[in-house]
Amino acid sequence: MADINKIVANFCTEGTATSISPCGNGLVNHTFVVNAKKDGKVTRYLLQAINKNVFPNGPELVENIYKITTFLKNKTDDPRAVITLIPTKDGKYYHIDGEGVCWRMSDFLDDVVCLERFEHLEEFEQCAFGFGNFQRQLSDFPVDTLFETIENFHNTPLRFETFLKAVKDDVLGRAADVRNEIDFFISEKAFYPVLFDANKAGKLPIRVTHNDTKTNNVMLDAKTKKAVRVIDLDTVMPGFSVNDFGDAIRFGANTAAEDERDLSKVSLDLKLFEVYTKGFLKGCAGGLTVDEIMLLPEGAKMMTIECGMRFLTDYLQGDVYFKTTYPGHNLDRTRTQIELVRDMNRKWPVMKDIVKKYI
Ligand code: GN1
Ligand code: MG
Repeated sequence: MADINKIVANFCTEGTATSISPCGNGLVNHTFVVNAKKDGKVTRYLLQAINKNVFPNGPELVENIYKITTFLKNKTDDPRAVITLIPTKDGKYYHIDGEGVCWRMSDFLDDVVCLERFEHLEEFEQCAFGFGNFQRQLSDFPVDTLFETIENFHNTPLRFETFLKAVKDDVLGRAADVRNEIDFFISEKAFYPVLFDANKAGKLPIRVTHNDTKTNNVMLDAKTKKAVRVIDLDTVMPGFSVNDFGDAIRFGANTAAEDERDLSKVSLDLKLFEVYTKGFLKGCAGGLTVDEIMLLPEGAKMMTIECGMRFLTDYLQGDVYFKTTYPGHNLDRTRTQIELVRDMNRKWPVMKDIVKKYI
């Protein structure tokens, strides 16, 4: 990797960097915390290398984030509420290194936490409120001005086609050992177009959505545990609100981690599902239609099954997309997602009843 000190020197930091350390646990980009010092005062920054395999158009992606954060800053007086991009010395908001990797820098917030598991229901509700509020604040954002950073990102029918092709190509000869998992995704085939069908039927509008609503993408105040800011704006694009709801349920309302190997620990926590529904709709402040609310369970199942399919596709293709830490990591992730979908199928009528209460 590039000399990170040299990368940092391109950005307008307060003082010069004294230490740089890796941080975060995203599956795509590389993130670092930079400490810079001037006259004894230390200022911290977040530095990220954008994964060009996933996001080939770094400058356009950063341009999107610039537009979104500028728009959001006009809706709040709280400087902590929105990411601040740090400019480079040549007046841009990104730096391309010698290997063609695009880097960006932003402010670092102290006294916040990003949670993956929840001790208190209120914390999960705050994540939901944060994402709902984000959805509401962007409801009048000019959608056409956004660059599509990953085309067809949550186009599940197309993801299914890609998956079937990976099964057919079977470049590493791994398909024979994961036949049950493959068959599971094929057995759910009829489900994949339901959101696009609802859209065509006028029941599900296109909105500006976040598209990567893992609960650790909301920063909570470390003391009050109130939502402070939404982060990871790489995939803010036109999409369906129910998918933003759904990805958070997939990740945060699972009783186990995304890569848990003991599948008996995996299930949908209905209490968390309800609390998230409540918080999300409160954040959206009446912005969603009745049809959209009724489709929230579909969003939860869609994001879980799609993510499982993406993990298995990556496993079949040789683990080239998601960061993995051991062989078979993507397969373990696939299995948790399948288990979670199975549990959602069992709990489906209850999920539907829960969202109905919040109309
Ligand atoms: C990736 O890197 P991270 O954690 O922000 C992925 C999401 C997946 C998630 C699964 C751009 O997100 O779509 O849901 O991993 N992001 C991209 O943990 O593909
Ligand atoms: Mg992300």
